[in-house]
Amino acid sequence: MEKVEEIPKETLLEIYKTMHKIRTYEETLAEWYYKGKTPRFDISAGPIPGELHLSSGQESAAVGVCMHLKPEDALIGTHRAHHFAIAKGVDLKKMTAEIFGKATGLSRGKGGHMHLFDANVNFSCSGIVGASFPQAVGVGIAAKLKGEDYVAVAVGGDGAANQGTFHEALNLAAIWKLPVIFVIEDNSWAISVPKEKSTAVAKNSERAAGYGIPGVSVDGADVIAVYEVAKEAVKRARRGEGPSLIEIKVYRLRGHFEGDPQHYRPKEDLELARQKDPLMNFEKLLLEKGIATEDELNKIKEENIREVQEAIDFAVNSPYPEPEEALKGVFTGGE
Ligand SMILES: Cc1ncc(C[n+]2csc(CCOP(=O)(O)OP(=O)(O)O)c2C)c(N)n1
Repeated sequence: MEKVEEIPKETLLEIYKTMHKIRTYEETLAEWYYKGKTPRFDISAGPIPGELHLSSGQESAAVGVCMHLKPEDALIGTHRAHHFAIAKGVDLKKMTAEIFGKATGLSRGKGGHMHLFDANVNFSCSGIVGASFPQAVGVGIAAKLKGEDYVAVAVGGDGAANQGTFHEALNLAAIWKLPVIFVIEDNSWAISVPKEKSTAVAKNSERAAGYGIPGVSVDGADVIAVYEVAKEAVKRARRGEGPSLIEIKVYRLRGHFEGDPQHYRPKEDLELARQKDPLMNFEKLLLEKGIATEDELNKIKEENIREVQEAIDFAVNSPYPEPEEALKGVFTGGE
């Protein structure tokens, strides 16, 4: 495994920049989400109506994996997918407009935060838990039939790993040696259900043996460890050697959804998440090893704050779709 000193500084700063951008984006989004929803939480009120699942604390999974992907590679995320969308290079302005339900959004405001699609970088996600796995298998079949070297990444949570789709997809990808990387983000919880109550093995990576494919478990508190593990899995898929399963142990810094009172969650669990914060850990590492200076990191932070603000401004100032838009882009009776 490469040591952090052996990775080019440019790459390390890109990893930092993307992780910090994701964190800044989501913290800013949360502020906007609560506008109109306080003091009494009303999920339908405010500029971002509906649910909002944030990924704070899980940035390392997205950045560690996506650093190895090209725009041609497909990534299929979950209901909690902003971090993967940003790391995959989804247009931040259009993504934000989509989350605000505006006509300038990725899907003209009809998808919302759980249904982000950007064909330019082959990104998609959905609110159907476990839907990503078979979709990635489909992309893998297409790549193999066309003889091209793009890969598909399917992301799911520890809860999703108990859906039938996960097991069927692993089996099919394994027997057909498809270029698919299955990523389980284990944040210990499926809403309020702890992993140990739903999953018979401690690590989902152990399940890979049942399908004859490599399975690796990695600590998401260390983005470089994720980066290294993902590098091998992507290379293997591109070489035509078949799928891999990676379980990334991540720590959820916020509730399942915004507004979640988290009564089910022991205080120590949140405390652990704070200690395992991959962004804080990586920033510390860059400074302690003398890889970057505070000034360099501050400059990156300022650039991110500016970019996030521009995306929010774009969304806020964009118009809502016209009512007729509801009949467009549908399967029957529309255009
Ligand atoms: C097929 C399906 N069943 C149930 C739900 C309701 N649901 C939404 S999120 C969630 C928990 C998912 O947990 P996990 O896969 O661990 O992801 P996390 O939310 O922890 O990121 C459930 C059951 C759903 N959206 N889709």
